[in-house]
Amino acid sequence: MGEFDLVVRKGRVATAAEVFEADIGIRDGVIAAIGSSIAPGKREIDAAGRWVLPGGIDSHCHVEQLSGMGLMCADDFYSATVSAAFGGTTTIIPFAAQHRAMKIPEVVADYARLAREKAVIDYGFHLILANPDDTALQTDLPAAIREGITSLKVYMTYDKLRLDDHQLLDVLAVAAREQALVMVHAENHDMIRWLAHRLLEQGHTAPKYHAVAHDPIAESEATNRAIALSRLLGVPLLIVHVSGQEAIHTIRNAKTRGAAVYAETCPQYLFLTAEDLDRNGMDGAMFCCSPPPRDKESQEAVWAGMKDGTLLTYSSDHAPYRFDKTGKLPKGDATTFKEMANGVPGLELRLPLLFSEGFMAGRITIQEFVALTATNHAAMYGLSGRKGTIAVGADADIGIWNPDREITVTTGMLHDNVGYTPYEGRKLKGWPEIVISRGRVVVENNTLNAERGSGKFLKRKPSDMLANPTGISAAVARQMLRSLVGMQ
Ligand code: DUC
Ligand code: ZN
Ligand code: ZN
Repeated sequence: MGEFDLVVRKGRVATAAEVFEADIGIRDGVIAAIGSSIAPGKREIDAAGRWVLPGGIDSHCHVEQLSGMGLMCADDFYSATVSAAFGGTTTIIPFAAQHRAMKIPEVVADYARLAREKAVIDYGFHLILANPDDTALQTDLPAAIREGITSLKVYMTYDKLRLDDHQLLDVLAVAAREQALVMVHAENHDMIRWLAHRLLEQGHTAPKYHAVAHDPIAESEATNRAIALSRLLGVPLLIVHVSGQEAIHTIRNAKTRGAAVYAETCPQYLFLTAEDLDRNGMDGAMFCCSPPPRDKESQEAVWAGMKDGTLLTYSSDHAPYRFDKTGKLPKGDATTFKEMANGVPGLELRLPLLFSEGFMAGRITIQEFVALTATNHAAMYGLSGRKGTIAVGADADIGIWNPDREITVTTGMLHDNVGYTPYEGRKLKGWPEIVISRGRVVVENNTLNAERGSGKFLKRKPSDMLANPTGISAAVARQMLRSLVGMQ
């Protein structure tokens, strides 16, 4: 009998801060020791020549959720978490989504049941708030936050979800009081609505016009407005799925001025462009997401934003819809760009794409890879110390990566239920061959070894970003206003 349940020996370990060679001893699902020549384990894994990295945290993915258009995702908690695990991700944070007529406690309870029965890796929830009425703001939202749902997403577009600026201010004020992080989908609703209407009137219905309607100026205007609202109250804010170079400049400028604004990006903004929406026939629908992929300049701006900290988290925004009547093509080939489900899959390939094209290609360091895929998510969403790092006391969530493994992406190798991948045919270098979730070897030899329902709900603390806002002057400058409007 060894001292540890599992020992991962002689790997090259990377955290967001350092790289070192070490053995890792795991006991009761937690990292119990890091060192050289540590005591034996009941099971040993030889990781010589491999990278030993924190399991990824995907803090933006849609699972078993109704979209704003009322469409059910193609992935449930089982297929989504299996797919995540095969790609080196060991924690997901999808959305318990309120639609306007729904009561938040029921939304959360229903969603919790689905996850409890099916998830194979650990998970938390964000809330999507579509109806910030008095009950939601005064009772239901604070209760959800107390249960560990310490972040919520709000939309500035979509008829059925969007909040106006007055409502956004209400939400920011409650979030400040209750210690929650507000995530914003920032696109100007009326610009998109006006453009889409005119495009359809002119007979421009093909998938590529989705990217025309969702102009980068609609993104940068709403980004600027969301930041202005958060600065008005001195409340931190996270802009999700940032795609365009103008929005990135807007965020960087605001940060330079001391605003506590944070931002996320996704693989589709590094590896796809609007030209992908112009593929043969209706194939462009497979690349239709909001905001849409942009151009080469924006891709470069996203790389630069990830390097300089303007973009702190890299999530999949996995929004799984099949290329058929249930998702992308409700009216077959007659489907207009306004009728197709918005979203692309990415849970499984998020990490391998960045490992290969970011780290292996020399664009980012391995520490930056770890920060962007795991550690920054833990800090952003109240999981620091527990998830997203390799440290004594942290959950033993680990990916063991073979940097020499070369693969060509095919839909058939993936474990989601989408039936296509936007990255078909890409050649990638590096793969997470062994994945460990809370000390359990859940993926090995391309085989899953985890029971349905074995993932655990993560009751999250408040975001670290609320405790340490970058807005140096925000707290002071806004204190008087906040007190005048009864926020404290
Ligand atoms: N926003 C998301 O966050 N995901 C999919 C579609 C959307 O508009
Ligand atoms: Zn969104
Ligand atoms: Zn999303």
